[in-house]
Amino acid sequence: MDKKEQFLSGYIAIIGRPNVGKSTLLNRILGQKIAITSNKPQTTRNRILGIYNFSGGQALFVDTPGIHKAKGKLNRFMVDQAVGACADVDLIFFLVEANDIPGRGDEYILKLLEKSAAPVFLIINKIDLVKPPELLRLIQQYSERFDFAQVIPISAHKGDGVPQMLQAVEPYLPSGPQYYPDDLVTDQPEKFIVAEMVREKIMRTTSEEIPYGIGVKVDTFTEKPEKNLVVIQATIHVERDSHKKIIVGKGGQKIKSIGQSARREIERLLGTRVFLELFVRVDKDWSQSERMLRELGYSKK
Ligand SMILES: Nc1nc2c(ncn2[C@@H]2O[C@H](COP(=O)(O)OP(=O)(O)OP(=O)(O)O)[C@@H](O)[C@H]2O)c(=O)[nH]1
Ligand SMILES: [Mg+2]
Repeated sequence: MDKKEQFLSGYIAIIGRPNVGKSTLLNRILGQKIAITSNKPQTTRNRILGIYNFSGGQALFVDTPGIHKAKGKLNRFMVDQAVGACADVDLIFFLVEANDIPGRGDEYILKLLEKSAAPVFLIINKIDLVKPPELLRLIQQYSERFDFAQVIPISAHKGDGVPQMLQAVEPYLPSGPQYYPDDLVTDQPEKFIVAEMVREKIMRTTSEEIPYGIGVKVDTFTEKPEKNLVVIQATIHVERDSHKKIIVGKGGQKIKSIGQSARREIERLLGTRVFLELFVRVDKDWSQSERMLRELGYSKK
């Protein structure tokens, strides 16, 4: 049998600096939101698998935290997740922003890629923000620096270039089994995605150090099919009393609006009505505690 007749399957790691649009791209590929996004760097903290099925194959995309100079235990976990995702994959997407010039952060990643066995696509995202001459200059700069298997400009936000990008992936996938049933989009537990949706609303509506000191955990998740309802209780862990005050807001207004927008998104995800109850708890400097990191899913098992 030649390769054309065989089922193709393989892993593709999506890596890059923070905020370049990796999670937006994963959601665009899947046509569904499973990874949270925000205009702040360091939004994603774990690897997130997205299962993309096409006629004759299955591509498994792995969204990763942005690679940055990590200080502190949580950030080191995040960067380890990203770097580790490049091992044993069939292809790597190195995502950069069209409206930025290659910097030290990108150079650091290119050095990692030099050691990697997998072919690398340079995916230039956010082309909606630049004019063609700027894009050409960037392509030239990167191509002189590294031998990319392909260079593909896209807009994850608008979708431009994404179908072409997906087609370009197929020849790089080996023949292999169908790893997941074709109605599954991710292997992340619903509880994890729900906690992430709550965290996203906080990322998007708070500033300074607050979004970085938040951890969310779903404590209970009770399905009531007879009522087409899911009852969820979740705790927002913060590092300081002052952060708790800000998250709760005057008369509880802030936490109420976080809860409302998270609930709407979770209802869309689960396809049922949702009752969401949020608690805020101060765990002083939780992001430095091994125990708390483990509890919130930020440690290697
Ligand atoms: N204009 C424009 N904005 C984009 C595009 N793709 C992503 N963005 C925006 O870029 C910001 C960062 O997007 P994310 O998908 O969260 O980026 P990320 O690389 O996953 O970030 P981290 O998880 O922090 O590493 C968000 O505000 C997105 O809306 C694009 O194609 N065009
Ligand atoms: Mg992300």
